[in-house]
Amino acid sequence: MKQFIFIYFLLICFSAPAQNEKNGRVITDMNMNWSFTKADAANATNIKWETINLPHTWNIADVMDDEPGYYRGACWYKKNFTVTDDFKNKEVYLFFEAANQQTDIFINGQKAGSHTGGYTGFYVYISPFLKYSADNSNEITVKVNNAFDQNIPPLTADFTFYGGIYRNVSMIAVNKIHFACDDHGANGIYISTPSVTKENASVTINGIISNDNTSAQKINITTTILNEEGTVVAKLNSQEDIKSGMDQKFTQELKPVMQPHLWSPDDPYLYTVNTQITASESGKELDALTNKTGFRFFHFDAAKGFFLNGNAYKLVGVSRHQDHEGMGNALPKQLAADDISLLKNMGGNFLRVAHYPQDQALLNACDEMGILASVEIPVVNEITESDTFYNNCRNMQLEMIHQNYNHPSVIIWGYMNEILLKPHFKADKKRQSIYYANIAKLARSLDSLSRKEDPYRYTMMANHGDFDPYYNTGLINIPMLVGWNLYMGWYGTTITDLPVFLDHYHELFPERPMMLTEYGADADTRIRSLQPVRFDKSMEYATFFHQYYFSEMMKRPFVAGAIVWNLADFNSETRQETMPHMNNKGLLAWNREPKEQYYFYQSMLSKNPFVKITSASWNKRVNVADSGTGYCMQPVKVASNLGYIQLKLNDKIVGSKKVENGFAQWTVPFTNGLNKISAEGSAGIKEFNDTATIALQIQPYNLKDKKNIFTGINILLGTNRFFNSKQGDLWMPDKVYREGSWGHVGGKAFRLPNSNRTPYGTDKNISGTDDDPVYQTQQVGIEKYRLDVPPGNYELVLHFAELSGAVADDLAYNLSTTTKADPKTKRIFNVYVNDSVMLENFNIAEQYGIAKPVDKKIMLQVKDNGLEIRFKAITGEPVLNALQLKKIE
Ligand code: GCB
Repeated sequence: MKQFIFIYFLLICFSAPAQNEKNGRVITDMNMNWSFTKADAANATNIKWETINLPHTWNIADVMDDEPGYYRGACWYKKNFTVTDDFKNKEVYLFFEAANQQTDIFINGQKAGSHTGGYTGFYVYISPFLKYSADNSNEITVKVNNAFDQNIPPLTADFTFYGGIYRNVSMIAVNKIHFACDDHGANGIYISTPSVTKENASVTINGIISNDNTSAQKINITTTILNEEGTVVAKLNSQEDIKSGMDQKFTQELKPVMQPHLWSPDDPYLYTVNTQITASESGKELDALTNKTGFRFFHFDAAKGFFLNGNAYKLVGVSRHQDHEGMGNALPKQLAADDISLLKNMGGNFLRVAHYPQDQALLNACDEMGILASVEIPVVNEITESDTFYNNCRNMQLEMIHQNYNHPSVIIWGYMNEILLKPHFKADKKRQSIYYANIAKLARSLDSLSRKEDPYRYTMMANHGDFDPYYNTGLINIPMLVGWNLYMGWYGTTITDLPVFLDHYHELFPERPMMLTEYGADADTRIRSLQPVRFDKSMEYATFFHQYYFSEMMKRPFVAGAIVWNLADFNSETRQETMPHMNNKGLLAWNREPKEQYYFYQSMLSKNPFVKITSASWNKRVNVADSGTGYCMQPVKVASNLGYIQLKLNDKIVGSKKVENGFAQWTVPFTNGLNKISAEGSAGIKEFNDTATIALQIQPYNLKDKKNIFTGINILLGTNRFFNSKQGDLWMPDKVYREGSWGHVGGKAFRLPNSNRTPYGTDKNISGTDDDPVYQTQQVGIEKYRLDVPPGNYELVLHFAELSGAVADDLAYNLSTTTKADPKTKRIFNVYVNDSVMLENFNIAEQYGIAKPVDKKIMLQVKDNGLEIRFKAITGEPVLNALQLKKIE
């Protein structure tokens, strides 16, 4: 008998589909074994299907290639599945957590439903289409289309609109009487806490119950609230008579919970809310749902900022895009929770879920870890003045609010981001004013809809830093909370314009609460600078930028919060710059590796003691030093929230320094080779430390020095940047030639004409290479390049790219600067190396095209006079972008 039970048990285990029956619901995981085709199967012949699992996107690879654009069109998915006979007595739905962006669902060839919008969940009712035949086989086919549609927001935005069923899908079979599955993709229960104080918390449950029976039924609805210890703190039982075929709303006002344990970032205490439907006569359970809630009260004060549970609270956090290196937007849920752990560990207390609703796992993690949040719909940059567009926006707002209503972490609903960034009808002011009026009309409609659906939270719009249009159109007066996305010192030239803007706004609108909803600077993890400047993409400039913004907003209580753009680097296919297709404003890299700026915030915000040598991420360096000294002075930065840090270099104490503005910093003598650093601090009797090893390759200034064995050099012209390539090449910035050393003679650094966007170089994608920074800067009008290297055999590679006539499309986000015409420069020149001709009538643009990498290599023998490269103009000015010289033994 025992053996029989065991075999029976095994049979159950191995034959059971991935489904889970609980509380009258059968939930089946539908993520595995789909067939997918990147074609519109309805129109194509000879279709090739591949097997995939969900979540899935078809754009992982093409958003990173050098071909502009990515596949935006229809693709199909299909899958066979079975249903059991007892589903005949149930109502069966498919639940898509998201698919981008237009989705049509067919069951056994018949259309079962469709959904518009790529960022919210939706249910599809499939009972009428199911087959209960002998083989019990059903087929689901799904058409997903991410093509541009002028009626579906977002129309344009600085992120990639990855297509696909990129979140989970499940099949949910419920009893004939059940919580509604057709209320904007929500679960049919809405928990409100209309009044919360330290003494008591009121709870209202609103819900919708569907009766798909043919007769009316009397039911009991029981709501029970339990604390984390499992003790019931409130309970209510009410009766309803539900007519057949009806979706019936109900409301339950529970007795206040006394002395509620309040929810806050420091103490994210959650209560469990169980709501159950039972048949009044038999007492049989028909459906049940479990949600979490938290008790907190909050308000925004226009002068003093944000208050939570009666205490002033500066909101500091990040925005988050949902994509990840190697996965696009199709992520396992765990990665959403991991992002919140990273934010929490940094000491942040706020998340702007931008620019669209994301996986429920994200807000679940916010609830559990204590992160306050705003969520918004993807109405970005511009609108379409059509009823369909308006209705889609309203529907997205409803879906967002209904689906995320129960998260205690959410305090704000947003609905427009930088909506005046791409104003239509620039040449027709009269028509433009109608367009603006239509934007204001839509904003008012979304605002009042949000307040009606949820009177307990704030509404918000995030504006870009061009104050006047928002003022003139009256948009500032619509939401309860005004967000400003400010980039002075990044796109705008002068960083000190930030405090001026903030104070000006507050003076004009002293009664309207505000947040700094975005600020950030790109940091390409491969780029460093000892002379950082705006837009150079260096780690060093980005850290300076964040230090400045953080201190300015902390000085101003009326700035309720500051939200860094962005938690992590994210894909934006149309972007070019040093790392094409990426927006590098993340505090974390795309793979979530923290950058120095992350540790800056950790120093300023976290209460958990830590020490981190942030310079360790620049762990392979090259720099110039005087041959005689044998060392080279190098910056070492240590982020910490401790008072003082002691630094050791190669086990010798360098000294102790106070942590200021997030860092203790030194300039210390590194020797050639490995340099061991350790940093130590203490909090009370506890010690905290970090260690790192940094490899330095000293490039002696004097190339002929006998003590120095010259092996090679990689030089970038027209820039102050250091660049570490993926292949391990360490590039350093050029200098003016001096006797005995190396450097250029004549010319000046290339700058984009008519643009103050970049201090030097171009931000055009150099297609055909991943080492864009090698080609994006250059010395224009160069006469010579000299390297006084010792005699021997050498390999010389000259790197060129024609940068003129290579205007990158204007960055829409570039607020104060526009790049106008960049006429193609005609240039033809000869290059001589130690008097032999290396390149003759060299015309980069004509022979290779614009912004294409061109590498010219020669092997040569150098005698006593070193190496001299001469440039002779035939037409226009000669250029050189980069140079590599290697000694061959
Ligand atoms: C903004 C936009 C955001 C962009 C960001 C940037 O103002 O709201 O979507 O990604 O600037 O990095 O330019």
